[in-house]
Amino acid sequence: MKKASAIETTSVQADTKRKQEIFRQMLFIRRFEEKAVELYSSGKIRGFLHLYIGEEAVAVGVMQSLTPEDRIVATYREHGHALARGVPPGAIMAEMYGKSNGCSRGRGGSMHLFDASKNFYGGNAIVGGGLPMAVGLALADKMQRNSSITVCFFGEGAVAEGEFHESMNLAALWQLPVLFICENNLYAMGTALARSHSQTDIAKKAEGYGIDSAAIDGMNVKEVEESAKSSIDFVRTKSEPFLLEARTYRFRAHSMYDPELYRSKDEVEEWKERCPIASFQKELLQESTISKDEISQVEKEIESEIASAVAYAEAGKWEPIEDLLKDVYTVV
Ligand SMILES: Cc1ncc(C[n+]2csc(CCOP(=O)(O)OP(=O)(O)O)c2C)c(N)n1
Repeated sequence: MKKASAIETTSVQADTKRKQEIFRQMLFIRRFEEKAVELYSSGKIRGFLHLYIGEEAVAVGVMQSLTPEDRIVATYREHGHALARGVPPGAIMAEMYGKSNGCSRGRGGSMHLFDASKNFYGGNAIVGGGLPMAVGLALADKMQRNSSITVCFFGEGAVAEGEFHESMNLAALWQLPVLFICENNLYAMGTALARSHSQTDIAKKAEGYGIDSAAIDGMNVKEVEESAKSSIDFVRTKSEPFLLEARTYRFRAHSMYDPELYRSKDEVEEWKERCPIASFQKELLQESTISKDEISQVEKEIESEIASAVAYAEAGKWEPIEDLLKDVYTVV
């Protein structure tokens, strides 16, 4: 039997490892997307590219408490969610290139990352499109008496859509295990929250459906992790939906084409002061959970992993022309 002090040491070590891993995951997403910007600018990645930079704490904090059997539905701003869920970076990069070794065989691109083996159900270009799908997945799990829950990420722009309200209603009515996570970054493309919502307190919208909810600081990964853990426990044990509003901010433009005329540079700079990675790093250094040397080491490892992901994408093949109509359903 282990002595009390040995148990304490083991739990401190486990906590240190866990925090270092959370830090690594957030940093990985940041560096991966910075690389994607470079590749986009050089024409390797084409189409749309919506960056998650600034919002990393939400996906990373939430994923920590999910089991491999749980299901995830995300938006078109989903690189971070896919990476945090463990979709291989090479398969994501290849998908962005449009290559056939991509996670959606090169047919989806940046907005449609998909990996059934990770229970990662996209990636969806339609604002609000993931909400009814999440309700359907949870309904299937409930009917089959599975213990999985479904986590559905969406932006505050989706809350103005009918699909949000229909999904909340049915999830509450049928008592479905769905954790709705609104990533409120204050802007739906160029439309500020207050210009499109009469009630800007998103968490309150759950009340009308009899759904419990909470609003949290989405820039603070510890707060996200703790709140997500209790919300996930709630959804799983009660088989009831829950709405978590994570207040966050995207540091970059809506997509690669956006002159950003709807917000001031000062506002963006103020939010950057609250960067979830920089603030967590500061905290870890202060409490000696990580050292500067260890951070440099993590940076090096990430750089090399991303280089491998790019090499995997470069080596991938384009889908042959004769396969163009494969899996396309149409009446000719
Ligand atoms: C049904 C639908 N309507 C409009 C659009 C065009 N559109 C693309 S992104 C976007 C804004 C969505 O904002 P939000 O849901 O807050 O997500 P964020 O981009 O802030 O992460 C809009 C309106 C769309 N893709 N789908």
